[in-house]
Amino acid sequence: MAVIRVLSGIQPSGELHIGNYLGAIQSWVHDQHEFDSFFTIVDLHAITVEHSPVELRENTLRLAMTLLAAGLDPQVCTIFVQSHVSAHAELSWLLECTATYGELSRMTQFKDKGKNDESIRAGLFTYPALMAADILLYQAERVPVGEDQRQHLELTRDVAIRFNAKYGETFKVPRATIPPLGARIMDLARPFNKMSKSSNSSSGTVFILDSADEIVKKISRAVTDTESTVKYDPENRPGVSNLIELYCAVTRDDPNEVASRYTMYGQLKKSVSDALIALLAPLQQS
Ligand code: ATP
Ligand code: LTN
Repeated sequence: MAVIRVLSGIQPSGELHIGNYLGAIQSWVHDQHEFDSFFTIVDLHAITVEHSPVELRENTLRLAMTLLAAGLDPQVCTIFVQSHVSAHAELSWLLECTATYGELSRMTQFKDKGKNDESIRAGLFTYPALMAADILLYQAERVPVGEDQRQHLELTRDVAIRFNAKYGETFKVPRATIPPLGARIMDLARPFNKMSKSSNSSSGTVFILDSADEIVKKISRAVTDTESTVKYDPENRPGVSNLIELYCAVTRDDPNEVASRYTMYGQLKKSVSDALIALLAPLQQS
């Protein structure tokens, strides 16, 4: 039977948070036992925005240690630093010459991070071509990522198909594997924004190395709303829905059923903190 190849990447742009864990890393830890898996720390992606070279080096090592603590096992999967393999940058150029300006302009991550700002780096714009190179270079078929990467995966597929048509069958066409729950965890203080490593919102971000006390404090201060019922409605009630989603991503319960169990936000928040503390304890001890 043909072996299925998995590849995914993460930027060394700060401490890992619970969104990274539930949206991506948890799937990586699972996939490494099922598929031929490659995971890369994408330092070349992290230099597309303002950064300190010294911190980048430290963050790269720290992220590698955290990934090991989270359960990636170098005996069963390959973990590597993107810039150590020069073929990523080489293939990226070929793919920049395959993707179009229009396609890259439509990427929402680019629009959010810097469109219309003259001082942003050109690499922030061409970033999705480098991401496509990361994936296509390894002939990966499955790419476990959070929801925010769906559009980049669609572009990767389009570019692979176009390249194959022009130059001959070269690349496997990959697909994103996105978990049904926990694929877009929101910031606890600003529930309309995605929880993010580089957001400067430490009160809204649960880091995976946060102590139990810090987790309790952050969850208890999480923004909800003034409604008197607990309901799972991500569009209209993002704060409370995010808490329910956090809980369900850990327990695998159904969000609507969980909502029906609670009448008060305080009780729900206690369950969420308990679930997160129990999830993170083994990882923090290792
Ligand atoms: P940055 O803010 O520095 O861009 P990030 O926190 O968005 O970082 P990435 O390194 O870009 O993290 O992403 C690593 C993986 O984590 C990706 O698969 C991404 O989709 C996933 N991910 C990131 N943030 C979240 C989130 N809030 N919820 C679920 N998954 C997420
Ligand atoms: N763009 C992704 C990180 C990333 C990636 C990849 C994910 C770079 N290369 C290859 C999956 C596969 C992000 O910002 N989260």
